[in-house]
Amino acid sequence: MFEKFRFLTSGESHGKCLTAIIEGLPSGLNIDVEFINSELKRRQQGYGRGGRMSIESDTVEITSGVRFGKTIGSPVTLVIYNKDYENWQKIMSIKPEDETDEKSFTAYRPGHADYAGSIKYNHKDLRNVLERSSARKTAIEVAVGAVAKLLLKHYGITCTSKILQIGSCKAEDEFRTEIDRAKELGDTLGGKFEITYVNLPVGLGSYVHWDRGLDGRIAQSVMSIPAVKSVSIGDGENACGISGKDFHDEIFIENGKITRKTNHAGGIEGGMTNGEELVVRAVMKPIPTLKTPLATVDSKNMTETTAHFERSDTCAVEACSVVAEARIACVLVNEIMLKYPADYIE
Ligand code: EPS
Repeated sequence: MFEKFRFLTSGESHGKCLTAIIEGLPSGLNIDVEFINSELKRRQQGYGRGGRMSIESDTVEITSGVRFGKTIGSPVTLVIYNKDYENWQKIMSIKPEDETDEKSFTAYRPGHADYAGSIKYNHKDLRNVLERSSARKTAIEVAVGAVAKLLLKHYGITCTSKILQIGSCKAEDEFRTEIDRAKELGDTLGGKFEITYVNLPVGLGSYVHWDRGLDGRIAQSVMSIPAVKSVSIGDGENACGISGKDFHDEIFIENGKITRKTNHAGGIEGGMTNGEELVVRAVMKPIPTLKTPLATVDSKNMTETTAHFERSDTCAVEACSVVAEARIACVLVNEIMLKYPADYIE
């Protein structure tokens, strides 16, 4: 999917650090480290987050690809150190002689990657699954997305996001009460959010092959955020309840320019941007780590039990929207670099 702007990330939730290597940025792009850190801060905030966020104060270190504040065309490496690693050094040690059962667990947590992940990678200790499947890795993804956003900003492309729903509540002034209530009950809440990107050129993405459609690429990038269970473009989630006459955005001319009065399509027609605002909505399921334990099975002796509880968030929908902004930014930068290839920014 990422042909021109590519990146890989690594790192465990309680390991030493999270790392990303980005390739495909043009040289000469101003890298505003403060902006990257402010995006990391946004991901850590939001009402309903848990204990880990009071330990971490995520900041990025750039170890390659940038000189005197600008990219130089070589791969850019980003690192975020996990402060909590200090408390986990022995448990997360890479040395065979340090092997320990401390913090091991064998009861699958329903809703997490534990069951399928342990079978796939043949792990007895489910911690080996938890550590990489944790949403902690979204911190470094937000850092990569912030770099992508810097390139988008250069072209005047910006984004906003808003929370549409927390649990079953759609009234913004009641979101916090809803989260407090869930916390008191030892429960968790999901929600729905909307991301809007403006100023996109017409024709990002393509209709020529199924895997070139921008809507499909965006859906993949947002759907694979931990806990996201549904993604739609524009009014997509309601499209079945509206007739063709009312759904499609008619085309007019105003001051000699193509214009629309509605945007049900969310800025994408035929898998391509059509110049309207790009609108993406997504639903995050309730976080699956609950204080009130869910029924499960212990893989050690195949007996029924209740799930392991490790500290968790009550609600992370706001953080999730920041991660979605970042993932979409990466998809858009890749499309821009495909359409307007450039080795240097000028
Ligand atoms: C997260 C870090 C994690 C969790 C949460 C998100 O840290 P810890 O496991 O040490 O509390 O707070 O991730 C999950 C609950 C999960 O299952 O992925 C973060 O940095 O966003």
